[in-house]
Amino acid sequence: MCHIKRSFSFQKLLSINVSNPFRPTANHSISNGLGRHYNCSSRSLSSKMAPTRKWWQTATIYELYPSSFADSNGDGVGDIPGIISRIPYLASIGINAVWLAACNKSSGVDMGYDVSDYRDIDSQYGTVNDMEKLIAELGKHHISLIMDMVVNHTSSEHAWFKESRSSTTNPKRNWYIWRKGITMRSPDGQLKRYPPNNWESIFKGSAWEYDERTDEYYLRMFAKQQPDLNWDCEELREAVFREMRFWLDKGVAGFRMDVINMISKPESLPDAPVSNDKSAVQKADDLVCNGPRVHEYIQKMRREVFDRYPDSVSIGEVICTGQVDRIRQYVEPDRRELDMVYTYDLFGLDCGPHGKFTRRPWVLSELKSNVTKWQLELFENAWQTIWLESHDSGRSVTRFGDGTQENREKVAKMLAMLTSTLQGTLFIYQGQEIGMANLSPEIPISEYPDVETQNTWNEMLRSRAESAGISEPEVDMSDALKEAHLKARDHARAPLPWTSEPPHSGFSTATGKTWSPMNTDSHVCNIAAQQQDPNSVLNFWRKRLQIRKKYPEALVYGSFEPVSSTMNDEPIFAYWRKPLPGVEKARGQENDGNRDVLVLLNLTANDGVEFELPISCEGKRERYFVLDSTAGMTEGLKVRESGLVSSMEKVKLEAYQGVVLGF
Ligand code: TEU
Repeated sequence: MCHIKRSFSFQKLLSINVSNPFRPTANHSISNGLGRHYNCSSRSLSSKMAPTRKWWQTATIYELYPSSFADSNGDGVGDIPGIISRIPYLASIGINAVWLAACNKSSGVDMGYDVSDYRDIDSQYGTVNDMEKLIAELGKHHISLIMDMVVNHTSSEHAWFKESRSSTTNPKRNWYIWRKGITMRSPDGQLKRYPPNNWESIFKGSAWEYDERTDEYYLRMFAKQQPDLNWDCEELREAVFREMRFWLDKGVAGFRMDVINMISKPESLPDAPVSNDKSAVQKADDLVCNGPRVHEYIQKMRREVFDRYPDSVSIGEVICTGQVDRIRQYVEPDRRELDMVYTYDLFGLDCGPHGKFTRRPWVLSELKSNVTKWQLELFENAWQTIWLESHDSGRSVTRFGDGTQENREKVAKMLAMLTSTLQGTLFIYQGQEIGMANLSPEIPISEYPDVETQNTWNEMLRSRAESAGISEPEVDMSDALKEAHLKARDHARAPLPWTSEPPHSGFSTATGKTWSPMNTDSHVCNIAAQQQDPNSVLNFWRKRLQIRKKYPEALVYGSFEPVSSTMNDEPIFAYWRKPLPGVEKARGQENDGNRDVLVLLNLTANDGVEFELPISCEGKRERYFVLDSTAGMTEGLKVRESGLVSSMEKVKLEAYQGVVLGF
């Protein structure tokens, strides 16, 4: 193995949870590098293994961020007519569904995640008629539309909240979470009013907002204009279900349910344990997530909404939950809850104890272990999502690559190969298909529009100044700046560059600024250029999606078996994907049928990394053939002219090269 340039600090490896329902059955075990062993034999599969297959399992779902996709009217903000005009492009990628990020009428504090009317569309995007047209036009290309449904909270501008806050006796008072404050003597001896408990909002500050009119506080786990709904109130639940059915009746294929694991809070609203003794407010994740009645409410939603629309799909966003057992409770089909969930486990790898703008050094084995953990643990009797980017993340090429322009395309292709060879429903976030990178550091943080970025940044600044007894301009924020350049949500929200033409790269004809800064690199990364180039990231993604469709038995439904010798901090991550027992397998290069697949990925910028092809569990492989490579077939990987490579052979992978071998 060549000498490895490491940009990671070597840390204790994360352990993989091996409480796997699969019992090892054969003798060839593999080590995960942690002293624990998986077995790579064909696993004994229970009868639950083959539930009825659904369209959304083999589907690729494209998350579309309406503000930043295409602006049809030159106001600097994307809109639905803009999306409609680009449907041929969406279809050309090979996707099967669009998940449209929040687009209901909103007060615009959290980019649509503060809904003021569930039955209306925000006027900056268009009208309900435009939505109906979008559904119909996508349908002509066999693309389904999935909407974002934000029902943990509404906007404070929603009619429900306006009523609720009007008096303590209003019939909708109980639709939100209202409590009296606590009056105590402050350290200076004055009687002072304090919030009902010490919970911290996810968007910083106290999670409670005082409302003078009725002298009570309302709970808001996000911005102060996003009051939490009270799901313990049956009337409220029924009202939410009606809003959901409104859109299913219009033909949407399902919903991505925003922070759905937050809808039940413990009735007594107890204080959160103190995790930061310098702060008056404390993280309350363990109290507000996966609360006491969350499963009851989701099961009810299933019965009252999704079950009435056969073939509809439910995708839950589950935050702050890395425990497999907890996740399984949402997705085991017998529980009749959600079809699949989005988790953030992988994205915590580089976040420090005080949030996303603080650092946690991580190592490659953690990334590999994390992917492996979910692949193995949600394999039987469950279903999962595969994703590396969303409107809440930084761009994956920047976060998981080395940040250089030289390697950007290679990283984007390698990550495309990783995600498109994993088990589950594949999600792509707009711009990922062309390898968009994070905003250039020359764009100042003050121009980032996201409320989370601004609140988090300002709170860090304030508390650092306070604890050091200096003024805010004197505070050293260089560490936080580095993290914001990696993880701020604004990176994913930059408008899509359709061309390289100034001023707005074909996204908008606005004479002024776009709503969020355009990146400065559209001359090297734009859709028009990538359409022309057969070797572009865009065309690589198209090919990847075709290959995934061609080999669903291995790539979508098949088992996942990591190659033990790669479960460490070395550059290569290798794993098998194998059709389940009972699926007839093809052999040989000419036949296009189902087969075992071996994926080799070089996760680093190191060139010429050698890897000895493994002998499979079933005995010695004679030869593999190359199904796909991120680099040219003969570059890096020593492949015979026929495209064949012998087992036990040492192959060499270039920086960030990925190869899929078939057997
Ligand atoms: O996100 C949930 C959430 O908590 C995110 O804020 C995420 O954990 C965080 O951004 C990571 O830094 C959902 C939506 O996707 C997000 O856009 C909304 O702001 C949020 O809920 C509130 O509705």
